[in-house]
Amino acid sequence: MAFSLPPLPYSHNALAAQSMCQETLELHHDKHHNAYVTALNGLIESKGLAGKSLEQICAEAGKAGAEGAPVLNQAGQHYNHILFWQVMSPSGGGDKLPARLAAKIDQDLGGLAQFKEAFKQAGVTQFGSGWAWLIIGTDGKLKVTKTANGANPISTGEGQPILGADVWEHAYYLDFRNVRPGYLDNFLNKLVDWSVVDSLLAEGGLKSGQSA
Ligand code: MN3
Repeated sequence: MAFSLPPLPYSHNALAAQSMCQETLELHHDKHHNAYVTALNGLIESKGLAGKSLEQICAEAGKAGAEGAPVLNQAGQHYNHILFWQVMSPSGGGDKLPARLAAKIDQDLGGLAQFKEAFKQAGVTQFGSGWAWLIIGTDGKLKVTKTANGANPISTGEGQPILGADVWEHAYYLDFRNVRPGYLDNFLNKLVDWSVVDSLLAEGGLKSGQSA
């Protein structure tokens, strides 16, 4: 087997009215994400990845530290982008969350407004490239966290991500130039499909279905 680039779950211009333009999605999905998939497939043989799931590879590469970085850079980014495309939709946005997700956010994070502020801060304060996350922590509680470059909460052992925002400049520069806080506000208020996040909560995180 090999890793593959899943198609976007919507057309390339589907999010344009929500400030993620067609050119952003063409470059980000078709070029950037595809490059991670190609590079990861190129490592399967030399790094002994055959037969392993994408999640297993992320966890093992994370545990390996600096030695695992070349694999984690590609495997983490493949996993991270699969999640990223799924948690946005043309009908996303708004503050009406499914009841199960809303109750969990209230209980573990002090409510939707506090969650959004914490998530935005995680993204804004991630120096350089990386990701902001909402995860199911190892204790079963929701938690907001951030990671650098291609890492993710599976590779750090923190838990299972159910929402992720890409804060690499390639994610927002065409639409928001240098204004990362504006991109994150827009992501949280206009783009997130809360029904998908709720499903991922019920499923215990994203199962990518991808393996080497
Ligand atoms: Mn990206």
